[in-house]
Amino acid sequence: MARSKKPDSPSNVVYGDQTIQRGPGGETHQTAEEGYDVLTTQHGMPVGDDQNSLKQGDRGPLLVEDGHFREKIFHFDHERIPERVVHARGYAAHGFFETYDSLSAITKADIFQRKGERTPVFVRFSTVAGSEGSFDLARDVRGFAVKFYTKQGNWDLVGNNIPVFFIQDAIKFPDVIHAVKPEPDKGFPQAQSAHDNFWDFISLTPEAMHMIMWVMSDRAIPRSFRFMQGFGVHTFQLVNAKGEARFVKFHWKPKLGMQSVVWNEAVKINGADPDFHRRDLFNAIQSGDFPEWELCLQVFDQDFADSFDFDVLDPTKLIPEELLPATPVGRMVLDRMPDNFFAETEQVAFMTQNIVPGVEFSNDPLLQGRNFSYLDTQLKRLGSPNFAQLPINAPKCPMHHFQQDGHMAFKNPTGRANYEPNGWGTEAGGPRESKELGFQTVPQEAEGPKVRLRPESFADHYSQARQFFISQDLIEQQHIGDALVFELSKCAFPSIRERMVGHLLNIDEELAQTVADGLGMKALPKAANAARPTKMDLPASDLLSILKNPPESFAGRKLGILITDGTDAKLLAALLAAAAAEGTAVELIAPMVGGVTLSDGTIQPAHHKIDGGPSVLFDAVALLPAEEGILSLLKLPPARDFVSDAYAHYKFVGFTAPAAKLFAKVGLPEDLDKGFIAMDEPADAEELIAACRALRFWDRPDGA
Ligand code: HDD
Repeated sequence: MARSKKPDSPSNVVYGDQTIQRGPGGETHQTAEEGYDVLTTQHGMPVGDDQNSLKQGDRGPLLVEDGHFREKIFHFDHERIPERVVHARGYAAHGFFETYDSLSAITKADIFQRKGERTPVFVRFSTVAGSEGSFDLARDVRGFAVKFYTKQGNWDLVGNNIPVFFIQDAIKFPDVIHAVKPEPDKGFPQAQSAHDNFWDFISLTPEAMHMIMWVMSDRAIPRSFRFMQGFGVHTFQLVNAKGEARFVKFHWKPKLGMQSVVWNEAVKINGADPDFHRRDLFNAIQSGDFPEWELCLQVFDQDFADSFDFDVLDPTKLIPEELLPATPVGRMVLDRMPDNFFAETEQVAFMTQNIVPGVEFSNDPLLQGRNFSYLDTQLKRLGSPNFAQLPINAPKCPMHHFQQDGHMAFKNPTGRANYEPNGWGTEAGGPRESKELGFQTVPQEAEGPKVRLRPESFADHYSQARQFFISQDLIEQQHIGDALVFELSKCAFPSIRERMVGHLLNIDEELAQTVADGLGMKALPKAANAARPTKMDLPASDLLSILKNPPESFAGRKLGILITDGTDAKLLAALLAAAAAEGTAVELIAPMVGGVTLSDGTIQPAHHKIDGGPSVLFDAVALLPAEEGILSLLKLPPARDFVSDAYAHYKFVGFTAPAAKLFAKVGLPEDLDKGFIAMDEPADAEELIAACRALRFWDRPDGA
């Protein structure tokens, strides 16, 4: 064995106003003697050296008695908990729910009793299929899970951004999830439904067709969480103090309106910024631009439910808002990011069975099955029946019970009473049930033999799929067709493609033909056998479309401004002011992140170097190059992509005259369309922002 070498002592280094101590091997020592807290082990022992493990001689071997090393590595080895089996990738924020008016006539839920009362909430948004480290802009359903910390316990409304679901019975949930997740023999594709297993299952599951229309629509590629609707999906019940029950469907509507990206943009965003949705929520909340949703209710009784041919217990159906408006009853504002991602976002445990007096389930078989699943999953993930003691899961109201012990019990009762009834009196005897305040299930009749049967009232799988499709704007219909062609083109088996087109024939013949053409099918297959024929006369519901319900402002969106040396300082200042007045965020892109020298000689730092700030990251862009800066841009491929992508993605583009050279280089038409706004003088800044309120210039025939 080599003998130990005599250590040299490299000298300390000075960084700015800090002197960093160097050890003999050049390692960094920042010590408590310099004013930091003393580093300790988990058991509180002060640590003398956190740079070097304990060795026999300075070149080893390591010694087992090094408790600090052992503890540090042991803890690191156990840092991960199992990711969620679905909805693994998510991002969350704190906020509050504010009740508009008392709803005591329809529910005794405490949260809805007093006008203006605020209840804390924690909301986690997620994708479904991808693993925790997957990208944000997968084509997928988004989870929209809200935990209300009410004065009568936690109420979890665990919903999605789509109001219907793939399946009608929870017993099929493992199948639909296995089918969409990476194929088990290959271990890919990650976070994608575009593969054989998914479409094989779907094409054999007619009840999924309504949901498929939604997940192939722009709803599945939202611009950010802030622009999504949310839905409780199932029919629930509200119960008032008299014990009267009514059905209810829950809707969340974003104040900023709905918005999605286009698919070609989504694919590129995933490469440019896999955390696009996370970053968006984080930046919005940190900058004080708090996202807000209204909670809206569709409340109805049994007679109204009976007026439909479909069953309100069937989670593949919705009630069009044209037939039953969704009434706003409160607003939810997200105004605080978690302090620690793991402690809060990762450890939060949502459970559909967490309801409060005044809210009850319906017999929707999907909901009933979910009520079994979520408790199991939390035990698996969090490892202890005491997961409700974690601060993010603990109710914020008084909590008294006789459950005890178990792994990691850190809120432990004192005194002798751990059962009831007991004779130890109100002082020492612990809590008791309350007939008045406690949860009382509303008595409801149930009848019939025990059967494994899907009710006949669940059998119409195509009518609402068609209704959703015909409710879309023409551009949205085209996107649905494009998405189906894209996904089915990734299926290697022609039989799967044919089965799917067979279903589409029951939804809309033109759509089926478009998809068949896009797949290069020589002939249309036979229409799938339908348990019930499609109702062709359901009217379009405009409220189901994103594009038919545009926002009125460019607020909450982001403008990317490309600048070079010599950019007109006054024009830039005017654009920044116009954006600020609208409530639009701005980021600057330049050939180098250190920035540029503007026309008035000021140095303007940038947020992005051009290849780190592609136009896909912005809702609209402005190119403000000066003559002196344009030549260098022409040589940069990312600058050319910046323009050609903005064009292909229907973006509004503000530009100064020198930018025309870049447009010519990428082959844009000489006659620029009205989505291009010339910016000759500061007054043009407002014109650009006003144009951007339309979000995209769809009239560009050769867009992506
Ligand atoms: Fe689920 C998580 C939403 C059906 C079983 N689900 C989960 C999350 C959301 C939903 C938003 C993530 C919560 C979070 O952010 O932590 N799930 C839905 C909706 C459904 C649905 C809207 C249909 C209407 N789910 C569903 C069924 C089952 C499950 C039918 C099982 C029978 N879901 C789970 C789960 C998860 C879950 C396995 C995984 C992680 C977790 O619960 O906490 O229990």
